[in-house]
Amino acid sequence: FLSSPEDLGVVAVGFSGGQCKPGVDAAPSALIESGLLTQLRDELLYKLHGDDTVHQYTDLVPHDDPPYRSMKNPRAVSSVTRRIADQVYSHAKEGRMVLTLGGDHSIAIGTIAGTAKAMRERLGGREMAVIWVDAHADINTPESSGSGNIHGMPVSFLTGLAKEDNEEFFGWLQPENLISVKKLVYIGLRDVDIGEKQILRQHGIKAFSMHDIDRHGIGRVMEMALGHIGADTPIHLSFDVDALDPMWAPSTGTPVRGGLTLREGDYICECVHETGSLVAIDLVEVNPSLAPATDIGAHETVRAGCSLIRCALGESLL
Ligand code: 4U7
Ligand code: MN
Ligand code: MN
Ligand code: MN
Repeated sequence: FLSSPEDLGVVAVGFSGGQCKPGVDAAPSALIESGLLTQLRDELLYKLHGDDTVHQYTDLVPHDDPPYRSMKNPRAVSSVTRRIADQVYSHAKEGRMVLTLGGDHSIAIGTIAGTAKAMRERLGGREMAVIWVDAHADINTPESSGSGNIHGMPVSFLTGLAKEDNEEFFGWLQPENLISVKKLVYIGLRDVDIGEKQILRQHGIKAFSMHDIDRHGIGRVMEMALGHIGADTPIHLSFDVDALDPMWAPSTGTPVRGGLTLREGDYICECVHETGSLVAIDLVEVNPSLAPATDIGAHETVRAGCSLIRCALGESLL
């Protein structure tokens, strides 16, 4: 699906408006300063396009952005994700793999909207699949959400379960920006809200929880996950670092115990790489300022994030 697999579009999004804790906007700089892009260029031999500096994307202050349908910072998140969608789309339509460094998970509204549209155009209407690796399902509608934080809602907007006509509040999302619930697979779930469980059941959405990983092992789970998607389908991997156990990734806004080991996370990324169908990857929710006790936590979390990305981009190939 990539016309030039060695070309990588990089989108660095220092945005935190999808949730309430400051600091997740500093993640792209932290990832880049730790040498990630240099490694991708010099060791994995990618040609990088786009961001080597981070956009701050702070055009609206919370004061000017009151809640709408109980969503917090709705105008800011809508306008930022709309710009991300354009940026990601223009890389993907050139046939480049796209790497987006978040930011909180609301930014996936933009990244997936961008790749979904580009893939439809490049593949004559064929649909893309999404692998969402996360402790959370992020499929609350504005109405089912208890927090009003949009980083818990991106999947509902991207699947069309949450609808809105007003352009100022995600009404810019068009049918070509959306994905089918049938082409969505979750891995790593362990903290799913009651309303979200109902949505997952009602739409028969494929989900592998930590319970499934304990039962079958990550090897079998990846076989089943990729089997569900089917060969020859472009894959967008959206990786929330909180899918990893807080032991490996403590510096994140909504940590949940009992998560993936770093090795299981890397394995997921390696398997997706091996399919040859990966078209985009997001790494989100790294928050270097949330370092419990010492800042060793922040360093470890950034290191884990870099490892996931390198595995998804082929570092483990011999
Ligand atoms: B993340 C939550 F209520 N479900 O909606 C919500 F538990 O992108 C958490 O996965 C969302 O980190 C977590 O606020 C969003 C909550
Ligand atoms: Mn999460
Ligand atoms: Mn998430
Ligand atoms: Mn989180």
